[in-house]
Amino acid sequence: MEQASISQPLNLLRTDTMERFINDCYHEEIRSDYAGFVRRIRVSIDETGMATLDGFIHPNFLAELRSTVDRLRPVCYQGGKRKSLIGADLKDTGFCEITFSDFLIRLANDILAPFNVKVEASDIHPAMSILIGEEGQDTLQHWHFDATYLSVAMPVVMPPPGGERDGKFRIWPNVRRFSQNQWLNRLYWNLAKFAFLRRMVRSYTINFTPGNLYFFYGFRSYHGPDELDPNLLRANCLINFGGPLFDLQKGKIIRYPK
Ligand SMILES: O=C(O)CCC(=O)C(=O)O
Ligand SMILES: [Fe+2]
Repeated sequence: MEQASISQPLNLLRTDTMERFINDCYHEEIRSDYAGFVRRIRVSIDETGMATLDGFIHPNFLAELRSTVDRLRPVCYQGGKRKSLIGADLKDTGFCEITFSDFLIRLANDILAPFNVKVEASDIHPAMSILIGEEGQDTLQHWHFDATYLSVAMPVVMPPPGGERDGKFRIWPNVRRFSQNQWLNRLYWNLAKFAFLRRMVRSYTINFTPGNLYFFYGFRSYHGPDELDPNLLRANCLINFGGPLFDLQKGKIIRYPK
């Protein structure tokens, strides 16, 4: 059943077509055991709420992303207010290259296959947040559910870990199932606002490391960035894949098997 849910043979992933953002140390695993690779990610998200691919981004590609962050930083803070960078802001950048790559679209679909879900390029949206200074404080501890089936965090610049306010990511993993019931969705949002309820549910923090990819079910997991010293720079790109209520809007009614 697991095997059957993995799409098509691996001719897309032959040596000569391996995407340039994939670090060399992953080529062999992807080529020889792609099904196992997908399963490893899915099992980790199911069991712990997150899956991490350590050092997945090729160092040269990461360096390119860093210089893109330097270039985009002023765009993010135009007019004395911070905005997330989306859509046209990210055009022709490495962020779009990875987001809309055959590899990542296929990987997301293979991870999500047991949920009867299929995402297309038009359901996928990268959002880049560059946090620094007082204007960058607005999003911290604004805990939330994403609307997505799958969210992939691709950190590019992170503060050195260890300080009190080092911009950790906090997550209450898999606290609900996927659902297209809008009433239930509102109920979860309202319940999650109560700090005492949040304290009753297991959560943990992690320090994102640039070069790693972090996968979680956005709709199912309450989360967000924790406190950050305004003197420190934190740049993270979140890649958003579809979501139950987007599918509902499109008239796709889905029975989620688990
Ligand atoms: O930057 C982060 O740690 C998470 C951002 C996030 O959750 C979001 O943009 O939806
Ligand atoms: Fe989020």
